[in-house]
Amino acid sequence: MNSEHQTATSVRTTCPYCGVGCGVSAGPGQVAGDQQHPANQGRLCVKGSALHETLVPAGRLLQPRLAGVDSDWSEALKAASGAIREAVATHGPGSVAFYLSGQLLTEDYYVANKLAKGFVGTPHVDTNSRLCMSSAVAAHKRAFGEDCVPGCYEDVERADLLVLAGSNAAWAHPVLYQRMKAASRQGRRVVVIDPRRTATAELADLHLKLKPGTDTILFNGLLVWLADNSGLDQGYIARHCHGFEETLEAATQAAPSARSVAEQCDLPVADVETFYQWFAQTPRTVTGFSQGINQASAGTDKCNSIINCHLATGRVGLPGAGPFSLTGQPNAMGGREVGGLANTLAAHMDYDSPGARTSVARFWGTDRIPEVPGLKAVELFEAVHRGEIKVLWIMGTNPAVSLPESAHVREALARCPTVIVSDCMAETDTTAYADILLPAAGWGEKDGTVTNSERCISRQRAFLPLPGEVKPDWWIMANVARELGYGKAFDYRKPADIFREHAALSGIAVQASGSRRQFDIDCLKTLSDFDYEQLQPVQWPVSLAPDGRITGTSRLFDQGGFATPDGRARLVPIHTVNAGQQPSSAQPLVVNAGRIRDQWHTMTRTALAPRLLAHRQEPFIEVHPNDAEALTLAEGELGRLTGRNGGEYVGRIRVTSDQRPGEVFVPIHWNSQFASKGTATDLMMAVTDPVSGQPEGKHGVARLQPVPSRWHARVMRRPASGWQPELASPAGYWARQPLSHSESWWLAGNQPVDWELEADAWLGGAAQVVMGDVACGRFRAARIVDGQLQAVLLVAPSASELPDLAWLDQCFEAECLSPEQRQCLLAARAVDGENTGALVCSCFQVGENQIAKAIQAGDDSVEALGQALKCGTNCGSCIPELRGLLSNCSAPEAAEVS
Ligand SMILES: Nc1nc2c(c(=O)[nH]1)N[C@H]1C(S)=C(S)[C@@H](COP(=O)(O)OP(=O)(O)OC[C@H]3O[C@@H](n4cnc5c(=O)[nH]c(N)nc54)[C@H](O)[C@@H]3O)O[C@H]1N2
Ligand SMILES: Nc1nc2c(c(=O)[nH]1)N[C@H]1C(S)=C(S)[C@@H](COP(=O)(O)OP(=O)(O)OC[C@H]3O[C@@H](n4cnc5c(=O)[nH]c(N)nc54)[C@H](O)[C@@H]3O)O[C@H]1N2
Ligand code: SF4
Ligand SMILES: [Mo]
Repeated sequence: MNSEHQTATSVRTTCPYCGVGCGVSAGPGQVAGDQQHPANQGRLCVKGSALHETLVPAGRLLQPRLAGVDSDWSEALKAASGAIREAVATHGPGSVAFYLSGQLLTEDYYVANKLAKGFVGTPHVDTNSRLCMSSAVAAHKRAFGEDCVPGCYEDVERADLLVLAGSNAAWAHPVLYQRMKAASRQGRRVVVIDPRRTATAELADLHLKLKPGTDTILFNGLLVWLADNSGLDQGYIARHCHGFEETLEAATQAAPSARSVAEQCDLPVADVETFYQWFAQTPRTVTGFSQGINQASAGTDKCNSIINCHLATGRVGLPGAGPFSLTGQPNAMGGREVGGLANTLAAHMDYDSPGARTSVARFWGTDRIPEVPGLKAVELFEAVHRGEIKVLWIMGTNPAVSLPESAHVREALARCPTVIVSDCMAETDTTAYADILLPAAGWGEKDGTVTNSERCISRQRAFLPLPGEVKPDWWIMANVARELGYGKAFDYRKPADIFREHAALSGIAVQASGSRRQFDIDCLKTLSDFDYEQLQPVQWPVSLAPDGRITGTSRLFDQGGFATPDGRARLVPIHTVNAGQQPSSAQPLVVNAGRIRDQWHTMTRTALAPRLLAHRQEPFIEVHPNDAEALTLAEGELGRLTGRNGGEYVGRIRVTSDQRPGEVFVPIHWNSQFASKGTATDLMMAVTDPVSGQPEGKHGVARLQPVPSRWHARVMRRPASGWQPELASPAGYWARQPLSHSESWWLAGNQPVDWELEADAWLGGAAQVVMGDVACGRFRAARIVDGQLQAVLLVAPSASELPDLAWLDQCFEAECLSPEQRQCLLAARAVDGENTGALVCSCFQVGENQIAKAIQAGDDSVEALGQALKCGTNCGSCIPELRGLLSNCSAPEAAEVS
């Protein structure tokens, strides 16, 4: 069908990465921001604008595989349904579990939840949202009676005070950050609360670099300050809230004064007071919060301590005012709507919501719904490890990387009798354990809806054919359901059929709650196929205007009306301070973990676009200069972190005073596919929040040591050459970096290697060009067949001596090397003699050295650099780094003057 959303060349769809949920106009080989989408109005960040570069055949799973052998759908569906049927018959429905993802479409998610809870009859359905949003979900339910984000994106622009707590929006929600930035104006203030100085702190008028885990103290103290300084909205409290007195009392005990807060949070008292004054003075305040708040053993309390302050000031659901949970995944919200979490049933109903089980059972036409909630992610994998789960179906998530104590998780997967994995990629750390591996459709191939951080439902539309035997997730599950004999309940022809059913169930949930529930899209249950195809982004609750137009709702609760029995919100007393695991003499450092600008989670997709791996090329460890000095670690060397249970992480040292002393930061992205020991979760203990069950993914402890390395090397080979670092001599460390025309590895080792002897093994055949000063530990070899470059090996005594390799990658493109290229290979430097340095601007491929040169030449502002080199002029994500370079590289005389 050709409609206004689909031309011959492009469709209007939604970005599959973060929860901002940007509209994308996409077609084969090209993407652009959708000017009409309310979330981004045409903008895209660097990940979004590289989407088409990730739609490549490399690594795709194209066929079902049984026990590692290619198979077909008929066999695979039989195998999956057979395993489920047998487990249910022998061990009961509770022996089957589903582990889902906030990256599934709502339609996929709905079918998974219905199949598992309604027909297989198991309560054990949880999702990676447990690791992501479950503390925010639990806090919303405690405060508002329902899991609702009261505000919308426009509020972050209209706020006069924008507080960002535990959020690195500049890198994790880049387009929303751009909107925050563009809304800068006289008098608008930004406070960033984060133990690290991040790219987001660039926007801050005040950065509270607090001790990790102490956020509840800061916000308890704020409540006390508001009470002491006439900062409360007594009218709102009286009309719409419950529990204020107890909450204030608990806060007063925990955080009696700004001085006490400053001590406990390790902050200057003046900064605490400034924050409190600004908050008290500014009715239009938005507090955005993300994983620095949620991923903690007091995550739910942290969220509620923030919401408490907003309720007590009546700043909820007003233009420019409200607490704002920034959702991580593209459809974390949709998953919550269908009830994908273990402790929810369906459509924002819990197992114990009055009438819920009966209404859902009637609606689905089943009598198999379990009585009680199931196991949450960490507990679920414990049960797998104990052997209680016989069939585990994992969909759209990579738990071998993303769950804490990943070694234990891998052990659990290895033990589980039947692991079913639905994924788009053939080789991930999780698919390695699949007994039944099912090829799922990916972005661009699938159709359905997602809901972003501001409750906005948008369509994802397909614009590519399904490759190989690939099928959409809903299709796979509906067919397994058919094999199990539930065909009637899963007789879907297309996503629109599922969406209508999901919409209708939301109406049943609203009825059952006596119209207290906000999640209501009932009126969409009658959408025609054509209307579903045309559906415009719309924020729930959704209603129909008298003229039949679909109307959304931007803000909730400004007039109270909470989803509690008395309609009042709850302030939640926060008594205890649970700051997470504390360092000890054995593990003296605190480990913080989070995201980098250009990678998405476990890298299965973003690492397919070489330019997204150019900004940070290897796993790294950010360390404060004091700690680096004490441990004799220098920038660019390798360091090893060892966690409490012996888990290890090896990465490149980055020395930076952005860190607090005693604390290190590691990225969450690398895993066994990309590095020898780069899995951050290996360091993390499975400690969870007692209310939400969310693991404290931001609070590990570890010991840091240098990794002695006699040699550092880089190997480059033609793509898909099948080489593995294990095939060569003992390397203590490796990290893989796909480039545009080659595949490359960073390597290091302490064992002496006779390079002359070993080169052929590393290069996959006879080395024709060899340059070496073996005594000094420098060696270069290349393998050239019929004039074409096959492989390169570069060895140096320190990593900093290894040349920048962008130009070398170009040599792999050539059918036949030119004489100049051969010369350069020998000299290991670029044809034009320019080493562009580490990539800063991914959009225009501008490196650090180029920028430094331009600064030396007089380009002394971000704008001037943009004019000279174009850097920072597309998505703007690199502007904080440009500013950093500007302040570091400024000419010496200028530094003297200032
Ligand atoms: N580029 C990129 N963007 C992404 C993703 C991605 O993988 N890559 N993933 C998406 C997903 S699923 C999510 S959930 C979001 C996450 O988005 P964010 O939560 O913004 O990102 P993180 O880097 O995980 O963590 C944010 C910050 O929390 C800080 N922090 C750690 N401990 C504490 C603490 O005790 N208190 C406070 N106040 N702060 C603390 C960290 O220093 C870090 O800077 O990002 C989404 N966007
Ligand atoms: N220590 C620590 N741990 C963390 C975090 C942290 O900050 N610190 N963050 C946590 C958070 S917030 C999150 S959200 C998780 C993320 O962790 P994961 O969800 O495990 O990471 P992803 O790489 O997004 O995994 C998605 C998988 O689904 C596949 N896939 C993509 N699209 C589809 C599809 O349409 N269908 C199917 N079937 N498969 C698909 C991808 O190839 C990939 O294998 O990590 C969590 N773990
Ligand atoms: S901000 Fe998020 S949704 Fe928007 S383009 Fe970037 S990754 Fe995609
Ligand atoms: Mo997340």
